[in-house]
Amino acid sequence: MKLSKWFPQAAAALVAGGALLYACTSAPKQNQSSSLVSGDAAQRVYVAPGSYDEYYAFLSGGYSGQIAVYGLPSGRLIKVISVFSQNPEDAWGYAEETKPMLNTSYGFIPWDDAHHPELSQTNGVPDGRWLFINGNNTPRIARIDLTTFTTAEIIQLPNSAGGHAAPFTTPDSKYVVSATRFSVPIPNADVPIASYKDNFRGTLSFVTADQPGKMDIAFQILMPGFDYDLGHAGKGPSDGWFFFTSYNSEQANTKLEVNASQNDKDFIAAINYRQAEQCVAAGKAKTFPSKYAHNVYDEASHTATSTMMTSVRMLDPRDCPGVAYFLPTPKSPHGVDVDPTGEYIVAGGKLATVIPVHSFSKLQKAIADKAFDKEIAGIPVLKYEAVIAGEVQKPGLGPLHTEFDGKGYAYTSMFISSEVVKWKLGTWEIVDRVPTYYSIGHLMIPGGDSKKPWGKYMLALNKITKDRYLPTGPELFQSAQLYDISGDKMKLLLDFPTIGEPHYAQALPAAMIKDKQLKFYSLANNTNQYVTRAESEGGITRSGKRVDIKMIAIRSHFAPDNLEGVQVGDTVYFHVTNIEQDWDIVHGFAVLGSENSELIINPGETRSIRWIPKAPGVYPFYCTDFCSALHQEMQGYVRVSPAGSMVALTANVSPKAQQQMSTAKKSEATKK
Ligand code: K7E
Ligand code: CUA
Repeated sequence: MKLSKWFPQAAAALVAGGALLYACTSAPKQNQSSSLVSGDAAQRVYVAPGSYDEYYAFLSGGYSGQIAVYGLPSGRLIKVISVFSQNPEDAWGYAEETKPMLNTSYGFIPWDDAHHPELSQTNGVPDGRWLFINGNNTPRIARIDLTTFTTAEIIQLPNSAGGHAAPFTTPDSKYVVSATRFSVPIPNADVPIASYKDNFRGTLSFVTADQPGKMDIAFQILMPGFDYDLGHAGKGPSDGWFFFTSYNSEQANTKLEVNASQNDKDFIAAINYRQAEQCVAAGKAKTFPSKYAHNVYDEASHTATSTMMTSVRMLDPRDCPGVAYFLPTPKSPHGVDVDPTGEYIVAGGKLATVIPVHSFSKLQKAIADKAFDKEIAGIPVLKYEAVIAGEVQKPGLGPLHTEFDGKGYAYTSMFISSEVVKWKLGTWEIVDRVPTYYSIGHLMIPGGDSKKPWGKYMLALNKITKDRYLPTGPELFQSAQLYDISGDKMKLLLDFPTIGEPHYAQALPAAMIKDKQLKFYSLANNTNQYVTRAESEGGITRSGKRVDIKMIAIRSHFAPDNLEGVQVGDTVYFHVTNIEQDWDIVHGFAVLGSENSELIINPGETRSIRWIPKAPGVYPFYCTDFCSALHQEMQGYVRVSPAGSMVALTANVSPKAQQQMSTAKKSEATKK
């Protein structure tokens, strides 16, 4: 097979011979997609060494619990952000300072299932301040600071199980939301599972999100015991409303596969959250005892604190008429997506034969006309015909999620028929379709769920990988595929593997945030209680069975680096401050036999790790990040003696530092 058939113009652009070989030897044997790659695909995704990508893309890690950051169009992995899972690579959840971030009402939880990254918005457009993401299993929402690419805050959602419809934002990021995927007894209680219909409820949570460090549950809305799946805020004319899909309106509690697929239509819940605000202000919400953690990472002290909250305000729609309506929607809908104009509400009915699109203006009219079928738990059910704007006919099988290009088109992922379908808003006609490899879940257009999509690329996030990469045993990484959507026809450009299972993703132009990146933490502003700004501040102290060791790390040594007087039975804390003030000069710290991760310490940062030595001996520690030509010399020893030993507590501090210390003491004495 000639190379030119597959990449006619690639030869000039591609530098790696290996890549060429791979493309021409393996592509023909595989599936047919290579022939669908357009001729200039290689050039379109080629970002020359030393050049930056055009977009930052944030892909959820799914069951990895983290976020992976890729450059687009190259598909290069540029960062993994630790969020809900302990990560030995950066000591997240291992370093003492970070442990409180993973605290919950259930205790320390070292993992979660992260599904939906969501960028903060201003006026309905991603603004590059923060990224939010949900923890699905132990419902939580995290806020990531996009100047440091670190998790700055995590709030837990009580009265919720499966925080899946989260953390979608309002156009001003006043709120991000979370809804229960699994209805449960609220408050949770020991009841027979068969009493589902009597006892199980759902909740929709509105979390204030625009004040860093002060995320808070503004209110929760008590809902019938359906499964609430996804959500999106209104915008423009529908600003002030939120839409949530639900399935299992049958309220089945077993064999949902069959029992929750009985009804022809389930519902989209339309929530007027301004109405909810008014009802809450008028005292219509009940104070509901609820335990949940709010964890905040303080950038100056490099230390997280966890606060246990004790109540929420719970609003029952019966006490707040006009707050909630149900829009009948075929059939077991998954995604709900609002188009850039705010008029159209698109549902992805997994089992539906059409893509139903509701109209916000018709919804308003139907409410005014009281075009109701019935009421469920105080929530009026609108007539389908009164709210439906149109249906996309024969779109394919298994519609899940829709994104928009800002040019009047919608793109819907089709899980079962493994394709993306492009259709026109308003006429509902299908204008293009492309295969995906394989079984696409979410798709993402940068800004594609906002008011102003950057409609140049579309990323398909596929569930099944099969033959896309060299086989790696029973499990393969998931596969993302990048398409060019700048023209009439979608064009496949690139495959790249992902970390964990990316459900949703977000992206924004790199220019929006690349120059706002923090290069290092200010050592002068470091308020960590164990900060060591100079060798003269280092040392070893004992308090009962607890030993604290303070040291600095700088190219290419730790100081102090010889420590004695530790005893078996002690709990030792190493507090290491990286006193470099230079971009990307990171040091690490690891000690022999530690039942813990290493530390990775950013410039200007202090990190602490706990170590419990089990036997007498001398234990080396070393820097784990190759920081300089003398990195291999960056090491030290800690001596451990038997319990009750007379070995004195000592830290070797250099004569120069000792002199500095005594000068400092003298000048302090003179001041007094
Ligand atoms: Cu995977 Cu948004 Cu959790 Cu659909 S969800 S695919
Ligand atoms: Cu510091 Cu290697």
